[in-house]
Amino acid sequence: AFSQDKKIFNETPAQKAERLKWWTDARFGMFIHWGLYSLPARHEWVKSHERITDAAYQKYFDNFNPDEFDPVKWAKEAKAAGMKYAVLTTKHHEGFCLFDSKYTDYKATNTPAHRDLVKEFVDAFRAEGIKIGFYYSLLDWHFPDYTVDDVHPQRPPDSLKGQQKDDAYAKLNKGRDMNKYRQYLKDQVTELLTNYGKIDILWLDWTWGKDDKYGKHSDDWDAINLIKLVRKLQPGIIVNNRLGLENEGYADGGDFVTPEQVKPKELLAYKGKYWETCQTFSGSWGYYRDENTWKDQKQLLDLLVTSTANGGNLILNVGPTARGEFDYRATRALDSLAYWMHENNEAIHNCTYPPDEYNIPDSAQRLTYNPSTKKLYLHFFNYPANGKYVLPNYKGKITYAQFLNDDSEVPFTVSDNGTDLILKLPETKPPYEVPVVELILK
Ligand code: H79
Repeated sequence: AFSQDKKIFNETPAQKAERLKWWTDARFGMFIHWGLYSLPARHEWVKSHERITDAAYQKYFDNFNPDEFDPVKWAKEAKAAGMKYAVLTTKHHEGFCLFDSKYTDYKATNTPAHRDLVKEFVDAFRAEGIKIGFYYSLLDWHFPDYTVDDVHPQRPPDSLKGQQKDDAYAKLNKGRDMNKYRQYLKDQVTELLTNYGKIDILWLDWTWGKDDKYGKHSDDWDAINLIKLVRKLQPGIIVNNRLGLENEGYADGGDFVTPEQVKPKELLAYKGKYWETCQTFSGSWGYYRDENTWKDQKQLLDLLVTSTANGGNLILNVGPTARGEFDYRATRALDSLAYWMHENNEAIHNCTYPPDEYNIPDSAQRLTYNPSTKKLYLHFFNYPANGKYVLPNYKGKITYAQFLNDDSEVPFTVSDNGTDLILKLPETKPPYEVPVVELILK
C-alpha cells in the first residue's frame, strides 16, 4: 500500500465539492471525437493499429474539408438530449490540432478547412448554455521529439524481445528530446486555456500503468507542474485523473476518475467518489463507417440512469464524419435520449443515490434522488408482471406516487405483512422504455 495523502493544492473537501457542484449536478455530457481519423473512418487509433507512417497519413490532412461543419446544430442536439457540458478533442493521439496553435503547422487552419474549429465549437456551445470542455491528448504520434513507446505507430515489431527490443527502442529514440515535447504540451495547454475564455473542463488522456516499461508516466508530462499551470490559468476548472499522479500518491492530481467503456454493473464500484464514465455508441470514438453494432435506447438509458443512481456522470461520445456532421445513427440515438429526457430529466439532473433507508433489493430497477427537493425516482428497466410492484419496508415513507412523464397517479396499498407498499401500475407496460415513477416522500 502507498500513501494517498500527498497534496498539490490547498483545497478542502468542501471547497472541492463547491468547485465541482455544477458538474455533479449536470450528470450528463457529450464527448466529441473529431480529427483526421474521421477520414479513414475506421477508429481514432488507426495510425497506431496499422502502423501508418506520417507520409502515408498526410492524405487525410490534405483532404480534411468539413463542408457541413455547423457546431450550432451539434450544440442544439446536445442540449435537446439533456447534456449540460461538451468535451471536444482539440488534439487526439494523432497530434492534429483542431485549433489555431502558434506552436505547430499541423492544424486545421492549414487544411482545406482554413478555420479554428475549436473557436467555433466554443462559441456555439456557450451560446446554448452548455459548459465547455477541452480534451487534449498527452500522447502525440506526430510531434518529432515525442519518443516512441509501445503504442506509437513507429514502435518496433512485436516479435522483438529482451535486449533486442531495448536496442530497437534506443535506436528509434536517439535524438528525440522529450523536454521539447513537455514545453509544447505546456505551450498548447496555455493557448487553450487563455484564448477561448472560461474553460470548464480539461480532459487529459492518458498515462500508462506504473510498471509499464515501454510506456509513459507522470514525469514524462512534468505532470505536477502541468496541473499547477492549468489551475493557475483557469482556477475553477475541473480536470480528469489521467496524468498518472494517483500512482505517485497524489490524491488531488485529478478531480474525478474515468472508467472507460465499462458495463453498467461495474459502475456500482465507484459510488462515493467523483466519477464520470466515458462511453461510445458503438465501440469506436472516432467516426467508424462500417461499425454497425450500436447500443439501443435502453442500453444508453441504462448507462445514464445507472450513473446517476450511483452518484456519477455519463459522458457519451459522438464521432462526427469528415464532413463535420453527426451521422444518422448518432442523430437517431441522440433523438431517442432527447425524447426520454424531455419527460424525465428531473430524475437525472441534480440527482444522485438516495439515503440508505430507501434502498430496494431489486437490482433490475434503479433509484435516483434529488437531495434538494427530496424526491425519489423509481426507474423501471424490468417492468413488473401484472403491474404489481412491491416496495419492501416502505410503509409510511411515501405520501403519493405518480408517473413522471404525465403526472398520472400510481395508487398503492399496504401489504398483508403490514410493512411493505404495493404499487399498482398499469397491467401492461407503457409504450416506451424505462418509465419513471416519482415517489413523494413523507
Ligand atoms: O479518446 C478515447 C480513446 O482513444 C482513448 N481514451 C478515450 C476517451 C483511449 N483508448 N484506449 N486507451 C485510451 C488506452 C488507455 C486506457 C486507460 Fe488506463 C484506462 C487509461 C486510463 C484507464 C490503462 C489503465 C492505463 C492506465 C490505466
